[in-house]
Amino acid sequence: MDFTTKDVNLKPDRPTTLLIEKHSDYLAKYGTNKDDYEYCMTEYLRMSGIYWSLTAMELMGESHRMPKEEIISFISTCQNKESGGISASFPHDPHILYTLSAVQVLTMYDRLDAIDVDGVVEFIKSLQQEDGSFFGDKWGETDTRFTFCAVMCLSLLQRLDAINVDKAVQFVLSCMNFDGGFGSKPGSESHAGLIYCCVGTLSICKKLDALKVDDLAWWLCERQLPSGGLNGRPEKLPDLCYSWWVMSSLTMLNRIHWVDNAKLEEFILACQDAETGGFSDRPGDIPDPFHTLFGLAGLSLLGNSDLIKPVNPTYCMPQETITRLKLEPQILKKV
Ligand code: GRG
Repeated sequence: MDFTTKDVNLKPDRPTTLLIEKHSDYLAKYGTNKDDYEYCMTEYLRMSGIYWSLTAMELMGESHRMPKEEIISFISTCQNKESGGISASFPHDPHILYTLSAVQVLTMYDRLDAIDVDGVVEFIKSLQQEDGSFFGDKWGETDTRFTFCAVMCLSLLQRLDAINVDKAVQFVLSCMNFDGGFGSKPGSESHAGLIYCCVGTLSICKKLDALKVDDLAWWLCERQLPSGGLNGRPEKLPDLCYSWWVMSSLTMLNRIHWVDNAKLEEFILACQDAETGGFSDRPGDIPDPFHTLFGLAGLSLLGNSDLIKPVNPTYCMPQETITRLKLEPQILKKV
């Protein structure tokens, strides 16, 4: 058995400063050629792609470079008239993941009038199960991601009263493991992405006190590897996106200082592509909008750059949007 740590080396030629203009150019250009191979291959997640790009642009103060009216009318075409749910792209099936992304985008644009909000609420309500969990769509898979999508979406719409919040919280707590972490369903292995979803749900529902806070924070800070990057569970390679899933969770627990922030910042900056702009999963790989958002949002949580606006750790949206909506997700007090 190989007990050596899986990790990457940060080569000396990797970027060490934030290349903000490059990232703005990269996202402004992304999707302008609709025949591009990568663009076509990602149609099944288009709605989330728009959310990642717009949020990243908002955090850089560059959202004026996004085609606002085109995005808003695209979202309108993706709402299913019968169920009220929203799909990744027309004419795909609606799913709670893309319904959330669409609502996040329209909330940032303050244009919820572009969809039938009651339809969205009915769709989400119809997905809640007897045990409090949520299906992602009519096909019936349950996952703690879907609970978070449901709760976040309804809270952005100020309609949390449409579901049984207590049961949703009970379901999430039934997924808590001996190590303080959470997986996708009861008994599933702890995973940083799903921990963010569960902690985020509890933050919106103001139930963070139900966590085994120190056990969970310890498990999260153990995700840091010698390169400074974070993995999503033991024995895995680091991936830039965990700079969001882990650090947002630690921010909600008010224990962000349990990770070596300077080393993490070095890793995040090394994941930038100095030629094309954008961030990738690991230094030297091909960039994409998903990792570009989570790189920028991770840096925003670290708080060392005045080129990036503050991000809300629960909603992964600009803090100014969450403040405008008067939403107050719970953050634990400093220890
Ligand atoms: C509003 C930011 C936001 C999110 C909405 C969909 C969702 C809620 C959260 C997804 C959380 C999640 C499960 C993230 C993990 C993503 C990821 C890189 C999965 C890869 O899993 P593996 O097992 O990767 O292939 P590892 O890193 O474990 O090898």
